[in-house]
Amino acid sequence: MPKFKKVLISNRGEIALRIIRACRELDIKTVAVYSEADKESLHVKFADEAICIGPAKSTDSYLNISRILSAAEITNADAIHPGYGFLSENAKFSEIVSSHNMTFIGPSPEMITAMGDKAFAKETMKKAGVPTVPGSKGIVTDLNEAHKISKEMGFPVIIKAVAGGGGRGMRVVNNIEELDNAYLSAQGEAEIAFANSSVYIEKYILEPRHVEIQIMGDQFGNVIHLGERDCTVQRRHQKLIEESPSPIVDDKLRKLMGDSAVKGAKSVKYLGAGTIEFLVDKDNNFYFMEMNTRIQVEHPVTEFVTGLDLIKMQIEMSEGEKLNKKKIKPIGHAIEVRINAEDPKNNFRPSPGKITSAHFGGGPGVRVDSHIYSGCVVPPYYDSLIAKIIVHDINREAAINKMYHTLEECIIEGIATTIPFHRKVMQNEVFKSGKFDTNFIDSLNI
Ligand code: MV4
Repeated sequence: MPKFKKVLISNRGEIALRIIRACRELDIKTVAVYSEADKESLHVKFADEAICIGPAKSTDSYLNISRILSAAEITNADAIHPGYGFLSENAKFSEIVSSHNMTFIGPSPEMITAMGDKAFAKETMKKAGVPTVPGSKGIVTDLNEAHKISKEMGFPVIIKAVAGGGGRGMRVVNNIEELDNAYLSAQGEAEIAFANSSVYIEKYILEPRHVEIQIMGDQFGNVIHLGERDCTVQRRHQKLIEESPSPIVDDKLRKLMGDSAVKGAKSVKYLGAGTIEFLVDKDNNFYFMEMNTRIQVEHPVTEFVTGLDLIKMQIEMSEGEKLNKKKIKPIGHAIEVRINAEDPKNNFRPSPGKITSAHFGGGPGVRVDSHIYSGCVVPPYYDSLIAKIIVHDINREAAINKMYHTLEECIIEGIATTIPFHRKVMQNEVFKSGKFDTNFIDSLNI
């Protein structure tokens, strides 16, 4: 079994720190890469080695495959951990890393490509017996076909880009009059955003919840699931709050969704950490939406309730270790809030700049994953996540209460953050009731 001696982390921010910590505990040396905008960053200070790979702009640094590869070769790294975002779901990167005799800590290029094509991913899961939303079989190539399928299914329908995800290239169509325009503009948007205009159509599920299953696969075809995360609280397709267990998932539904996710992942011999996203409708029917082939921002929620370290597991799966088949029994309730450098009073406008003071709440059952410190500068070039606060308690009510009081202890000065917004949500009666859908945030007057 090839144990890694040195791992290069092709990422920045809190996730780079999180990976460094996992490597330390596994006695693996770390290499940080950084842009000129990040030279004072903690991931640079905490890694065993650090290499500057270019200017601030992502395309010249964290997205630049040849520069990252050079850094890995110079430092003799055995493996590259891509974190989330940036190159984490880039099939070409996965392939090039492997062809340079290093391990990409993530799935094969073929897997990334297969799951990156949303229509293909859906057909693959359907064949494996995972429930999918009724819709077109693969892509819809012209308006005639779009009309035929929509009439068969009945409105509303949704048009989605095969290369999409995160809501881009998506159009909801309420009636036949809207169809031509929606089809053509979805295609146009997809062409511009992804250089791929292919779209598919499915029945539009009204007022759904977003519930995802964390899975882990080893190199021997074993796959386990680690329960669900409810990510229904989103704004413009950006997740704001995640929790586990989901307030709407009972033991019976958890088993159905978990077994489905495992079946789907096994059918493609999935390796490492992955997430199967489902839409859940009012009658608790669930439908495959997308599969993410990376570690996700919200993984700590699962770590809190299962007691597992998903980053360590991910590394061990890539080293060729076998999954431990011990039964996982989640305990209590975990909630994560994303602290972004954004101003909730001004339509969540980005708020980069110098943080003049930084303090986080703490105590039992509180975890803070953050790379910020008093005096650091939040650059304007990257995503605005500056911290994740995760709490764990015996049940949902206690976890919400703990989060409310933890947020009260947080002091971030110099920039605006989403902390005041999250405090309001923790007091919101609809949020506390657990009964809401993906329109919850837009329905608030915040
Ligand atoms: C849907 C849907 C309703 N019906 N598909 C949003 C992002 C992309 N991953 C898919 N999305 C949706 N697909 C069908 N057939 C509603 C959404 C959706 C959504 C899903 C999860 C979380 C928040 C959302 C916000 C708006 C729309």
